[in-house]
Amino acid sequence: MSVAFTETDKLKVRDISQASRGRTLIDWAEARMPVLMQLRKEHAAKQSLKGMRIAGCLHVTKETAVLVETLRAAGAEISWSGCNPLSTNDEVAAALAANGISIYAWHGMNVEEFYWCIDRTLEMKPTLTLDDGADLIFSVHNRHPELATTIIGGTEETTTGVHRLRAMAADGALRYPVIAVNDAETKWDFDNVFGTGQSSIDGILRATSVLLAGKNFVVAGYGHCGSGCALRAAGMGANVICTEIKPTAALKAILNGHRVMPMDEAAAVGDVFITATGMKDVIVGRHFAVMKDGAIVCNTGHYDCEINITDLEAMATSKREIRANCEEYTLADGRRIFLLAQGRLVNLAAAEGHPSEVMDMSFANQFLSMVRLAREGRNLAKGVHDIPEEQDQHIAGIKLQTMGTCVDALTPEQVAYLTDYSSGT
Ligand code: 9W4
Repeated sequence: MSVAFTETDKLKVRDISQASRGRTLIDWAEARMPVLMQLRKEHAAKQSLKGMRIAGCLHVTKETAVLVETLRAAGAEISWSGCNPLSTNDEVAAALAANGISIYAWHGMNVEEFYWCIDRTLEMKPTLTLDDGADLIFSVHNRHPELATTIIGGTEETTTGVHRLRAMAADGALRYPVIAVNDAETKWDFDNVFGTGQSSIDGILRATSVLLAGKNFVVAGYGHCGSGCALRAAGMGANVICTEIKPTAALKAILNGHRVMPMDEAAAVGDVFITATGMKDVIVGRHFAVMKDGAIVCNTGHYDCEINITDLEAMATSKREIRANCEEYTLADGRRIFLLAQGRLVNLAAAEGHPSEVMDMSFANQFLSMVRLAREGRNLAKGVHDIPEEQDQHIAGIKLQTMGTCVDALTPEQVAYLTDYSSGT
């Protein structure tokens, strides 16, 4: 591979000549992100972010590019880095760079380069930080504490990042207000159920091209991600079996028409297995020992330890790659087990993560949180803040409107009825 980087005093990307391909991808995403595009129009006119300097550390994808260009259209100056070396799309990074955005990101960078990129973005002395995983906020606090005095506030995209920041705030160590974008209903509910649900099935199909109809499809964990996978697999004609440890979740699975059984039983009847629990050792040696010949196993949970690959490796007599993200393990008795994406997140490694339509709402939350911080961040206390309920309803409302769907509104009489306690029931 060529390693001809494009580097100036305000950017470093793999190869800026890839910009036109990246722009095509961004155009495609824009057409599927109507909420952000509407917010872009509104806030470009108002210049809501004028005077703001935003440092961002977030996956450099076509969807993120739509967010970045929306922030800039609203008047902000931007400096960006990627938050995971494997998620950076070099073509998209090139397109942003060619459009005059300061960006430091390339696919496959190492840890040292990762922090170098973050440090470069902080040279602009940001007034706002935008994070996925909180690395930018940690960099400010640990390596550039002097910047914290002029930063008005920040946002955080992920569950893990929000957890860490809450711990930091509890210790009194967080030096500015941070909005937990992850906790917005229009973010996590749609990401997990509809984003992970569809993209996990997409990953399985890209890696295997199997027919799902008629297959026994085992979903480990009936949380939001698991229920999304179950819903979509059932929609394609699979017989869904769920495994759970939590009685209420298991009951929901049953009432949604799925079967529930322990993994020790499901292991023997499943054709396709997907783990979505966030826990380690969900599928281990004794499960592989009873699986059918040809069973397909993959993970869409938070960690890559849900499937015990060490056990599988130990039981296998041979292993070969069948196609991208699909490896065949042959066991001593001749049975074959197919492991997808090496047990990593199948929706990211074998597919493309959440569809743009889903990212539209997550990133609308990012955008509106930046606008809120610019407006009232100076009055917000240090610590982690939730997204207001009205913002969720506002975003869902715009999404519905762009889909041509209308909802009812209560009449004044109905509103009065809601709060009336004088006339009994
Ligand atoms: N992507 C990712 C991470 C690891 C990884 C080795 C080859 C998350 C959210 C969004 O984490 C992300 N490892 C890979 S590919 C890969 C991709 N390997 C491992 O074998 C492949 C990631 C948010 N998002 C969407 O979901 C859609 N647009 C977005 O911005 C993106 C990427």
